[in-house]
Amino acid sequence: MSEPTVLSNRRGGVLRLTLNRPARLNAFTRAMLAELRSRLEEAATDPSCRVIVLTGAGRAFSAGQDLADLEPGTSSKVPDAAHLLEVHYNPLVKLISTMPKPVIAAVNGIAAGAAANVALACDLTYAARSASFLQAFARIGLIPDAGGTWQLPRLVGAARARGLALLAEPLSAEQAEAWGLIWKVVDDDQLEAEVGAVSDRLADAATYALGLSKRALAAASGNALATQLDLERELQRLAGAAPDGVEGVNAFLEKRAPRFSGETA
Ligand code: LHQ
Repeated sequence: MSEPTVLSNRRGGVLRLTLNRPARLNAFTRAMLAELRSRLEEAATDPSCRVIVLTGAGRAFSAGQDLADLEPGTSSKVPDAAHLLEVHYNPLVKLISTMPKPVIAAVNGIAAGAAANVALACDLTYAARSASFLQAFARIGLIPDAGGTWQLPRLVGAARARGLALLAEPLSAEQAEAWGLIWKVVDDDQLEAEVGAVSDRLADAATYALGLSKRALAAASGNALATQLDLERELQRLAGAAPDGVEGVNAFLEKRAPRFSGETA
């Protein structure tokens, strides 16, 4: 039996998915992308799964698309980028962005190409101090994909987005944090503990409301203020009527810690 391309480990409400092709710096093959998506789709509809952690085995998070993984029967010597985006990367990025529960990236080493942008699609991106982010695309004559051209200007502004895309130089984890590209950089030997603690905390949180928060934030950049205010009202109506909305307010009034179930309305 060959090693699974994605390791799946469940601890309480936390699902940890580990990209597992360390000898190829966890570069994405089509089989790996399909496996990752299938694990994420299961997690999306499993109410007992409250948070997902995505990380890499070995010294890298992932080197992006495996440039040697060709479609069988093709005469081309390079992967068909548009096809891969259509069939694998675009659905993957949409799945993470619309996941009704938090997705955390634990970037343990370099995240290059599409993998950098998959990490940025996650809700909280933690990175080891020795990790880096590389929009490698220009080096091989391609453009940032997997949502990169959408995420980068929003996260770091137009000037820095252009520099990252056109120069294709690695950005250190510390610089990524300073620019607001990621949530937090932590010492290498603390990454697992820090992500473990935050994922345990989120596994006990009001999951349904967190999913609604994601929805509202994602909609904001395309909405006028008045539209966004209407959306907030509607989503708050749902959150407030859900078991955790009632429990949260009751617990506050009763001066006790809330016990959230994560249930939908
Ligand atoms: C790899 C890869 C890799 C195969 C390291 N593929 N083997 C979407 C749709 C369709 C088509 C194209 O792309 C996309 C989106 C994308 O993701 S495009 C961007 C693809 N990624 C890259 O261009 C990055 C390529 N990798 C690198 O530049 C370097 O490996 C980095 C800077 C990530 C790390 O450098 P080093 O630490 O020096 O490691 P290394 O280069 O020695 O890599 C270790 C091995 O992994 C090596 O194999 P070898 O047999 O020599 O030990 C590499 O060939 C292999 N590897 N990335 N993407």
